[in-house]
Parts: sequence; C-alpha cells; structure tokens
Amino acid sequence: MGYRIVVAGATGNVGREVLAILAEREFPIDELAAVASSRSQGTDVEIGDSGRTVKCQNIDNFDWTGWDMAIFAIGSDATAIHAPKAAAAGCVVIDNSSLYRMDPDVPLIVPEVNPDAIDGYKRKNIIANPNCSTAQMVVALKPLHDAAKIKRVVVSTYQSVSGAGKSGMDELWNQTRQIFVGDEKDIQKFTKQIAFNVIPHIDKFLDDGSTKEEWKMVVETKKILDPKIKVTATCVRVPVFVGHSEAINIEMEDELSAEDAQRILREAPGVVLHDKREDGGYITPVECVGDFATFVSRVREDPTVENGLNLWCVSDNLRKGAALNAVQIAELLGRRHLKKG
Ligand code: 11C
Repeated sequence: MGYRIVVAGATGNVGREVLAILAEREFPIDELAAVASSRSQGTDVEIGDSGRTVKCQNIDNFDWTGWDMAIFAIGSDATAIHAPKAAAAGCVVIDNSSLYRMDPDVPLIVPEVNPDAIDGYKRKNIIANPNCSTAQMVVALKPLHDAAKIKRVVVSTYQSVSGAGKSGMDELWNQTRQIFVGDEKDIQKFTKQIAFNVIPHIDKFLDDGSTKEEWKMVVETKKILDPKIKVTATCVRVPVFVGHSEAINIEMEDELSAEDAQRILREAPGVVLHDKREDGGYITPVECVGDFATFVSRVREDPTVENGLNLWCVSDNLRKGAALNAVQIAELLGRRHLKKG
C-alpha cells in the first residue's frame, strides 16, 4: 500500500526532478497528482525516464482532501496561497520555497542531519526544505561537527544558473550563443552578463550589504545544525548549468587532522569523499549532475587558524539542494509518522 501524493509545480525545474526521483527511488505511490498554475493545465508531464506521464491539473481548483502529502516547488508567493489550504485539508506540505523555513513552528529538515526535528511537523502540517547551498553544506559539516564541534564557517559559493530556474539556464545558453556569433547580448534574468563571467550577487541585497542568499546560509545552518555555529558566506553565480560548488573553511573547538576528517567523511551519510590530492582527483559540478550525493574533495588542514580545515563541496542543486531532499523528507515522514501497510 502506498501514498496519495501531489507534486505542486510539476512543470518547473525542481518539480520535474521530484517526479523523476520519486520514480528512481520507487517511492510507494497509490495515486500521484501533478498540479501547477492554470497555464500548465492539461500538459502531460513525464515521470523521469519511466516512460509514464501525468496530466497537470490547475492548482487553483485542486481539492487537497484525502491526499497524504504534497511536495511544493512553486515559489513563495504561490506557496503562501496554497500551502495553508493543503495543510488545513490534512495533506502534509513539504515546501521548497523560503516562506516557512524560519518559522519556529515549521521544522527545516535535512534527513542526514536533523531527522528528529521532523516530529514538529504536526504544529502546522508543513515541513520546510532548505536552500540548495545550505543543504549540501550541512550534509558535509554534520559529521565534522559531531567529531570536533565546529565554531565558525567561512564559505564561498559557486552557484549554477539552474538555481535561478529555467530562465536562468536559458539566459546562459542564449548569451553564450550571442557572444559566439557576435549578436547583441540579452541580459534579463541576471544583473550582469553571466556567460564567460561570474556575478557576486544572488537574491536581493539586505541593509548590511550582504545578500538574502548569504543570509539564508547563515540562519538555515543555525536552525538545522547548531545555533551556536557562526557562518559567514559570499554567494556567487557562475556560468555552470547545474551543480553548486562551495569552498568551505572551518574552525573547530577540537583538533581534527585532515586524515581523520577524510575517514569520518568517507563513512558519513549522503557524502561521497573523492579526494586524491592529484590532478583531477576532485569532483567538479558537471560530474555531480544527476547524482544523489554531496561530494567532498580537497580536505586539508588550515594552519592559519587553530583547528582549521578547508574543503571543497559539490552537489546537484536540483537534487540534494531541492528535489532529492524533499523526497527524502517524504520518505522520513512516511517511516516515522504516516506508515502504510
Ligand atoms: C539559487 N539557491 O541558486 C538559489 C535557489 O531559497 O530556495 C533556491 C532559492 C531558495 O539561486
């Protein structure tokens, strides 16, 4: 016996990945509904490579009664309208937007890191999925925090254009072609040229000069992993289609050698350590696409601070950063609270 599950935003970058991952992981489903805005009503959406499709329904008219859970990938504005309706009808919402992440009555979950926090979902019938750059970072940090207590993290990100949706991917593709053939460049989605360039700006600016993406990495890491950890982030958009990368500097309370960190990371859930200290002995974003893992490479001691480590972390932002983590939350919710059969 399986679940009655809804995928909201089924035609978007993340929604399509959710459908693919539900099929890949053989999530037990009795009935699947795909919903999106009225524009997509009637569209046949492919369920990954399974050869099956599901017809998209209009979210505005959807009756949430009797559905066990819904994975939302529709952005904060639409989530504010539809999530409360679904939750009130008894359908547990697993939300990819940033709307509920910092709500004290909504658990923010990365199953490898804070699975027990999911028990708080009953307060609102909503569970939040973190920002993609936070999700992969906390998967890599958690085992090191358990071993040597992390005090401070300095992270620089190299984030792919798919984090900005399909229109971000289209802009990189079009600009690359335009530059190649000598056409005028079209700049719409990003604030500056993204092809053959990098942009130190993701999401809107805040009063202190940081960006909202950087703020999310700070506050979400504290909520998921440990409120005592200090985090400072610089988030940068790079001309990569899929896969976010992060250079992470860590200061710990206790000493941890690079060798011990490698040993710990090799065994850590959700992590694949690929760290050969030779040409090509590390993972780059194009190699992580379509994978479930958070890849860690370049683990080394940082002699400029006490108990310091550096590492490089790469993951598919549409998967661990969004769709996979949401499906893992659905699996955890099923195991712990909504058992079937
Ligand atoms: C990006 N991390 O790469 C963003 C996308 O809060 O869920 C995800 C934004 C969010 O642009």
